[in-house]
Amino acid sequence: MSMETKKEKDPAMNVEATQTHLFSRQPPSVLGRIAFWAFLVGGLGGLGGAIALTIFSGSPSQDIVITTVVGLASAGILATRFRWAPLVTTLLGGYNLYLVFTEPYVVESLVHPKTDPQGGFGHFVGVVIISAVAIIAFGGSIGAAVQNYRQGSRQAPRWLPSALSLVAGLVIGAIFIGAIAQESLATGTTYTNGVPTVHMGAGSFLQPSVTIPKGSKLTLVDDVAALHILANGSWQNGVPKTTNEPDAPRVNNVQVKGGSAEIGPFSAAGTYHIYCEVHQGMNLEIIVQ
Ligand SMILES: [Cu+2]
Repeated sequence: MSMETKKEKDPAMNVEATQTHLFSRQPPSVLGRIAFWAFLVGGLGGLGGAIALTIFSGSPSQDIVITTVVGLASAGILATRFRWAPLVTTLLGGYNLYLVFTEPYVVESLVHPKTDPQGGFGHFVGVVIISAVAIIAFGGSIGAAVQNYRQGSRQAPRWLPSALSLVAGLVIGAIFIGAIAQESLATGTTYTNGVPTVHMGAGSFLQPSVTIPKGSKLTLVDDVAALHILANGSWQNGVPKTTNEPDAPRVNNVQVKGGSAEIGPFSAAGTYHIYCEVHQGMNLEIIVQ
């Protein structure tokens, strides 16, 4: 079927893809525009987050910088309206989605909506919205790419309102479930196979202090795939201080990433301190009785 006969049949299809060479520009399609705005909003959100992280903790995380660059670059690529633009942003958007859902701070916030130490419920709401924006950017890119390489209408597809309602429903549902979730930070001592256990999130111990019996070891579990490097000592006023407390078992650059580590045994009663060299303020007090 030629373009000519198709146009005669339906003159209203004025947003049809009509040119095919590599750098020919397409009139903007609805899906392309949705993907453009989602990437732009995600990129600007990432930029804001990167600036906030730099102000509050000294440097942005590598993941948020990549997310920002991918978002803004994808918006720029879509703005060229080249036919292949949504094809490229489908790949970039897919990578971005992968990063968002494997980033330890994001995973921790989704698992612990309220008690995540990096900002609690407000952070959770932000994470849910950024995730939704990333899904819309990816989905819009796929749809726009398919429409650009298929003969026919490039107007809004019939499933678009349902798809957007689904994403909106997921966002509202996630925020509602997060809001009613009952959680409290662990304060007592929990045990794994009889060994006292403390969990670690993306950038902190999930409890500031633990009490264990004399002669016991301590298991440290990394709940998400964040790298922690543990040593004797503590952060004081933003500065890591290594200490050699008498009777403390040596903890010397113990690396944990998504698994667990065992330290001890603690053979003498007393109060000991370990900290993470990677994360500012990540301290644990160990009281041995
Ligand atoms: Cu750490």
